[in-house]
Amino acid sequence: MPANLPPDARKKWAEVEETKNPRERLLRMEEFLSLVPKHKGTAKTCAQVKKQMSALRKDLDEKKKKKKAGKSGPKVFMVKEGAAQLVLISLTKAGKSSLLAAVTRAKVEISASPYATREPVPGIMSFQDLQFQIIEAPALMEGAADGKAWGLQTLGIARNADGIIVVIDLAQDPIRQLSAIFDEMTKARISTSKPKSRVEIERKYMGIGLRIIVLGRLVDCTFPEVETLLKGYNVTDAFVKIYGEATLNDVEEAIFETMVYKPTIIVANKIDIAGAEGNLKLLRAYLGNRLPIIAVSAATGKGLDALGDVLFKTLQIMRVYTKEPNEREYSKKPFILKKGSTIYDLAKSIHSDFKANFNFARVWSKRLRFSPQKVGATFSLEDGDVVEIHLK
Ligand SMILES: Nc1nc2c(ncn2[C@@H]2O[C@H](COP(=O)(O)OP(=O)(O)OP(=O)(O)O)[C@@H](O)[C@H]2O)c(=O)[nH]1
Ligand SMILES: [Mg+2]
Repeated sequence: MPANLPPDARKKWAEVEETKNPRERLLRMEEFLSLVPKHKGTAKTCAQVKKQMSALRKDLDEKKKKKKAGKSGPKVFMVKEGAAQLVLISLTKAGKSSLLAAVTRAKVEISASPYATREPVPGIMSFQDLQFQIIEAPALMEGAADGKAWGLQTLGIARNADGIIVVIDLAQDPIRQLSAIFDEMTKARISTSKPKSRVEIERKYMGIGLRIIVLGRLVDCTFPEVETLLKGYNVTDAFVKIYGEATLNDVEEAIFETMVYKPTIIVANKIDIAGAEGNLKLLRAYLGNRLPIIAVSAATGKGLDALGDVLFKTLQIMRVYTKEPNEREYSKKPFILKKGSTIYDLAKSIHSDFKANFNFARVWSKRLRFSPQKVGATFSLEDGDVVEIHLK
């Protein structure tokens, strides 16, 4: 699944991929759906395409509204700063503002009345030699994903962030809060569980051609088969990255899929309150080890020390330090890379020219038997490595 689509449906999807104009894209998608036979094997594809269509419609509606109102809408994009952008998500009064005030210098309004924060507020939290940007988003509520209050804005910020901090109020039923929050996130196509494989398709429309990078493993297919499949859907101008154990099906699903995965932690707040321990137990029992949980009190500061470390681990990032070939000291400010990154990824993130002119690198690392060691572009880096890049 969605294998066995008839050829005319495949051809139609190729047209969809070619169409940039949202209105025309919607039309092509409708035509595509009409060409897909309706049975169990195609239900998921249809549902995914319908979701994409409703997102497109919503975008179009909003643009229309904005035009009418003559002003730009609410901020759904927050400029990123630091090693990663995390967004605080909760129902109202769980203590997002209190938490932000406790770990950053942001000016916030802490209030006993609900829905006090109505605009996203950013702050910077230091952890060892790096910084996390933490954003308080206006509270979620039931119906947020359907556009209630500032729901779409908050979910939009969450979709764009590098990770999510779900804040649970231990003075209230934790399961009810979790379900309400996860329901809205699922509706907004945000997932908190790490998929077995991940296929990222970044459409370019710039004539770069089709570039496929397999960072994991193809389980039941070959590289040329993946290429043929993508080209069959007219995905011909894109960066495609395949992580984990991926099947040909996973690749095909990714063409239609719009779900994003966000690393997520749970911060259980107000542990200082009587009865909080009981609710914490309920929460732990309910979640098992699906997501990391830390119990804190934003009011007393208890438990907050653990936050940086849990975020760092959950985000699956690492720090790499660079050194100029003729200098003794390495840079104090690390480059932040995804775990599993290589010298090639580092070179790319330093400067686009570096990649083309790369000759070799020298790496200092605790895990190597001797340092420095001369390595090539595919060498896998780890947290704390120091790298000296030599160009041609
Ligand atoms: N006892 C206790 N009260 C807290 C704690 N954190 C927050 N509160 C109280 O909970 C209420 C709501 O706190 P806020 O930080 O404003 O919550 P919020 O999630 O930002 O709320 P909205 O922005 O309105 O959605 C306030 O009365 C806070 O004083 C805590 O750790 N312990
Ligand atoms: Mg607030």
